[in-house]
Amino acid sequence: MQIERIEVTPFGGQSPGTSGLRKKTRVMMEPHYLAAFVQSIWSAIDGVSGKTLILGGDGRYFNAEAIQLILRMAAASGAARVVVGQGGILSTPAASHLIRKRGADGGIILSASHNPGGIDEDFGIKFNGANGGPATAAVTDRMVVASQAIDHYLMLDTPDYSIDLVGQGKIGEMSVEIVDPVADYAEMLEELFDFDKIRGLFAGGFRMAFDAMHAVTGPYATEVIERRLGAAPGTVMNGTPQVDFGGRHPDPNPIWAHALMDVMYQENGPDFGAVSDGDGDRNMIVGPSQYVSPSDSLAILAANAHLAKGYRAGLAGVARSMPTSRAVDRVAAAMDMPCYETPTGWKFFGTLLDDGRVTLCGEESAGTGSDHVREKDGLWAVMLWLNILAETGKGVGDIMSSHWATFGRNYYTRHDYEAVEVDRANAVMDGLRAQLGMLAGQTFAGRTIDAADEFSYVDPVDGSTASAQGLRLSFEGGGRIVFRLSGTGTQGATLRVYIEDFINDKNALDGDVQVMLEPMIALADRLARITELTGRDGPDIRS
Ligand code: VG1
Ligand code: CO
Repeated sequence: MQIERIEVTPFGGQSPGTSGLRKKTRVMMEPHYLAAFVQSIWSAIDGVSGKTLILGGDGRYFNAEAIQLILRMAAASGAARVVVGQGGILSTPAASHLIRKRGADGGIILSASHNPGGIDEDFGIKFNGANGGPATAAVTDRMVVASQAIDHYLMLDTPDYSIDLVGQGKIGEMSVEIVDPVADYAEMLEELFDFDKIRGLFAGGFRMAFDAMHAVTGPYATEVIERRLGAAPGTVMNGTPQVDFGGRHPDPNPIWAHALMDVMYQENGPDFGAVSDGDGDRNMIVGPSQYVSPSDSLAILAANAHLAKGYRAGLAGVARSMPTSRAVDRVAAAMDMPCYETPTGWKFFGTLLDDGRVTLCGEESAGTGSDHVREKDGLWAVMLWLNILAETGKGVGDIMSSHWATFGRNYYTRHDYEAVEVDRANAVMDGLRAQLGMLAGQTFAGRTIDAADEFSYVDPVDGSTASAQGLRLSFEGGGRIVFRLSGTGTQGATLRVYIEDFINDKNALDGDVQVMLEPMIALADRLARITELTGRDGPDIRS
């Protein structure tokens, strides 16, 4: 076995976005492309010599080949041990948990999350640090610098290592351990939630549908919900992972998760529905004929988490990403706990969680999590919901109505314009940015803007900064419109418009979101000239 030194020239564009490096699969498969980026990760973390890494992915096309490449490169650069999920599978939260449980130095997760998979779709790679969380901006910046200067990478010349059976072995000097991807994670959930109570719920005839979207949560949900909690066989839909996710986007929103929506909106459907994404870190919750917006879900979980075993002592604080609705802020204020506002992406929650300032975090994009790991966690959120339902004996609809009756309702929607020409999307953002200084104090269609700015963030724990994190317009009375460009796409630009309005009129808490927000939606279009500049007559996704 010989260490080969392979000369390369920089590829350019190897810049991680909101959550790792995402590219078209064919780009990732170009000779030396992935290897050059992996070597850049090693450079960014001062090498892997003597280190222990966790390795796995969401099972999408090219996952297995990428695992072999990373094993050869870790061995060539002197890693001590790599722990791999059997078959190359680890959900993002399970990987985060394993990093923490094993005291590993970090981990690599192969996933483009909610992006579609397949040879003509997307592939992704992200590095998580020793706390189990996404690499900080300082680390990803070093990856970019290294990728721009790279001239060679190291690779051990060795045959493929079989990752199909649990067990220990070696590649050269490096130890390799293949582990069950589900077992440790399921055990952790048992510590956090009242499994007996939830088992009782199912035993009493409670019916649930969980759509795994042919992505990584299939085996996790089947083990936990059907086997350990006793839900009826078939509760988990689309539970067999496929390399192309059955040709769909494993994105938990009402459009891509329409199979679940159909089940939940039928007459006499299940009591509770949920769906996760490609790598298992997101969740969307649906009650009988009732979509729960992720921002509301975060607020409801914050208000009720103390009902579950692992959270009985209460929450230290909560955090949400800036575009997430401010429903959770109202809960935090009422419960007298701190509430932090961070830029989009889980990496910004890490310092707050590590410092013990917050227990629960969430994003409007169907991501919720807690200090049990350092990633958002789809199945964890489903379990917390189940625990709350079991404890209160209430249905999803009742919980939502009583929440709104107590706190008022932050009507909220996100409109996505996907694969817009980059120049056009930039024109929308630039046009609005140019007006920001003049908007405060102005009134449009009867709504007065009280502040307009571009969000920048100073981390209260380590003082690091992030600028240009989205344009915000806030309105008197609690309305808000936020505009930003996605950092996870691989094609053109995706413009995200986040629209929110606060209503506390007891007779207007059950309205249709798109109808209730219609005036604000029209205002967003008018102020940012979206229709005119993008040439689109409406968003691709409303969630
Ligand atoms: C999106 C979401 C963001 C989330 C990120 C990664 O980012 O908006 O909230 O953290 O995806 O989620 P962007 O930059 O496209 O808006 V995942 O589950 O795709 O890793
Ligand atoms: Co994800």
